[in-house]
Amino acid sequence: MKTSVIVPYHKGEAYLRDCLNSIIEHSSLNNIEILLICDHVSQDDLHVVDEYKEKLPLSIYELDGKTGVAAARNMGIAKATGDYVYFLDSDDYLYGNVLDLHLITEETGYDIIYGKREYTWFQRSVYLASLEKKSLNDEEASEEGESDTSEDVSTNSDQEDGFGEDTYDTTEDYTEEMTEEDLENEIMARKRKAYRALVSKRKGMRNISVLGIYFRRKFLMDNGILFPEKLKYFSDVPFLVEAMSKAELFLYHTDGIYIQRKHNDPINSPSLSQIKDPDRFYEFIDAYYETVLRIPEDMDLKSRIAMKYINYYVRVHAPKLKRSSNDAWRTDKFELMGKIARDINPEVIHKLKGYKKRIIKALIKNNLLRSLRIVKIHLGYKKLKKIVRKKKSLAKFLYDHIFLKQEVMENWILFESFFGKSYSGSPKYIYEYLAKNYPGEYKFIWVINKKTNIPYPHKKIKRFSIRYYYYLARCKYDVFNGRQPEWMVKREDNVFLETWHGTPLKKLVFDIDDISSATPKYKQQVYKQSRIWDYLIAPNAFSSETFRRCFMFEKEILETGYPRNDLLHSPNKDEIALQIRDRVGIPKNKKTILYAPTWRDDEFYAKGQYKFQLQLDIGLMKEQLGEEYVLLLRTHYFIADSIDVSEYGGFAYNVSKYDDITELYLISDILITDYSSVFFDYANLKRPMLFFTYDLEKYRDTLRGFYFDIEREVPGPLLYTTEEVIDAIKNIEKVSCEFNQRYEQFYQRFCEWEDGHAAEKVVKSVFKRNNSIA
Ligand code: C2G
Repeated sequence: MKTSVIVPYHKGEAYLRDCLNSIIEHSSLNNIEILLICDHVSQDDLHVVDEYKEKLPLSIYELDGKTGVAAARNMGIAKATGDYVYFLDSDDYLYGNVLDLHLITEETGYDIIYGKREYTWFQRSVYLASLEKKSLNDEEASEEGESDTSEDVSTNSDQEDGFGEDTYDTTEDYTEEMTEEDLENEIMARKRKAYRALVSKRKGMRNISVLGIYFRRKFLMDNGILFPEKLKYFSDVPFLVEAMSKAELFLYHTDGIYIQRKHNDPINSPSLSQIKDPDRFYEFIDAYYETVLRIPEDMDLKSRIAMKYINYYVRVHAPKLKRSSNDAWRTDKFELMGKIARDINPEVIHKLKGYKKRIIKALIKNNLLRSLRIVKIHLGYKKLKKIVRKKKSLAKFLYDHIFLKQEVMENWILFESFFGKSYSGSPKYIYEYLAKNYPGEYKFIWVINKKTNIPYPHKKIKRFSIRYYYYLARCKYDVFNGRQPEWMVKREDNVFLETWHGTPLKKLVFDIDDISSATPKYKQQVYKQSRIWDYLIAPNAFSSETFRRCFMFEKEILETGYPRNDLLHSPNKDEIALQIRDRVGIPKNKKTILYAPTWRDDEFYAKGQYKFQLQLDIGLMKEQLGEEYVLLLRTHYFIADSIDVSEYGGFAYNVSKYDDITELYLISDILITDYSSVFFDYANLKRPMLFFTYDLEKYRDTLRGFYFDIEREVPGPLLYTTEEVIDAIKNIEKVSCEFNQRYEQFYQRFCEWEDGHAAEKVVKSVFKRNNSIA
């Protein structure tokens, strides 16, 4: 038995590598052939393939005069010589020994062998690592008798209605003892099961896919089943549906898992389903006719397809009918949907209930006004229910319908730092400069979630309160150091000043290949959010260049240095430091070490709630350093864990809730950090730094990747154990001497623009141009 693996390839070198590597690691290369069908691949991208020619039974074909995945797969079918064909996309990869599955079917001649599809956002190494971690967690949890409650973000399985508990157990062949009648029943039952699994009524059309399915090649050839090449997005549908209708013998295999990879960068490399194409709708309609034409007698499959169009109309089209007063949705698209609805078997319509039935009936009667009325009442009722139940929905409703319609206030400024978690960061320093120098000229509003004092008597509001929505709609100016909510609407008069919150060490947005964190839609979200920013502040030339690229930012970058670092260059900084020491409660005779690590993308409880496990042995540090030093412990603002240091009283202080880390820099004699941007800011003080990088390899290679070579460029030693940290602190002068030259270079590169006047420069650029400041 031999399988022909058909891989259409258009672009995406890194994806293809993952794909081909996954085949190499497969155990039974003897039983497969790989047909790589190149669809207008550039010469550069073709080079990748060369290195695999030796390692794999690979044949390469070029699609001539045609393009598209349908044409590529048809070419694959025509060239294949195996008993089965298996479609694998070049941006996906194999998991486990799925290519061995057909071996079990020796001589039985199943037409279709199918399994489950799961999806992931990650490249193969990250995905495999996440599985390993999950299985370890599961083991630990079962040892402790607990179930695993952590959120698994790596995959999501398509739990469809055909994969219920009573799913056929896999490798069972039809047995010889069966009577003819039993056999027939069994065949029919399996077929129905496959229908439910592969053409589920509840899922959308995009869910119909040939991926992960074995098709017996002779069965396809004998029945002339091919992909419709005129369809770009939905060509799987007619192909699979026709094959299912004509196939007799089905087998479901529990090990036949297909990992479908979602693209996390739909802006630069969208998958077919992510492409925004105004013609997609029309193709969706064509796909209906192409599909039902291929299965004239199969009422079950026909009604399944019909349900998909009904669901689409109800869930997607009808709401658009209401929202877009314009054009197509209410005219030709409405007509086209109506034509399909009238083609659907009346029995299917008859079985519908409630809103669904009413709206489809109005559609069948081609009654646009009635359809609009039904959908308005339905959506209005749904919204009302939500508003009554949730304060956030009420606020959003007011934002959309009232606040956004009110005038933008010329002199109102909204400030938010670290999502309202603290009064800090560059927004704080810009605010203080404005409030001090232009009192009475502006109305200032601070977003702060806790009871924090601000130095002037200005307004404070909580994030996501109704006031938040109100001010976000009406303030002319917004000054944020992180990302604003995704729903924020950019108004014509609005000026958005994004300060950001650090020189990037860890790769950001479009510079990251894979996002191994709780939010796989990160790139798409940041892209949308950064379109709203008018100004972005850069602390140094490196950041300026990086921000431009990683955010795909096209507006003005203010090359001023960071307002939040002004304090570190203040002429009376020593005096201020004394006051801060008093506030924190540090004994007068002690020197201070600040430990400020960053967060880990892969360690979290839920979105935005990260774990942190302290690796420093504080007891040992107290014993060895307690005479001379105190230790300030400062976790990142994403960290949900609160570290209890009460047993090290007098030595360790948890300052994680202290608002402004810049003030803590000022009172620290030594900084210990890891991969946090804190060290770029701290360097302004030219004081010694140590890097406690116990998980460097994992952090650098698996989680994010860095912009520069941390081992050679940071201005201090990389340390891996508490003993090494203690030793470095005991010999801090020697360590400083050793790193003197590197520190100087680092300072030149990253702190050169900082002169204590960044806030002033920013204010003069942003507010002068847009208002009265001269
Ligand atoms: N920070 C803090 N306490 C820590 C770590 C960080 O208060 N223990 C603050 C600092 O102001 C720091 C900022 O949060 O500059 C960003 O922290 P990073 O550790 O660099 O992490 P991240 O939030 O991922 O930002 O361009 C910067 C990057 O986006 C990184």
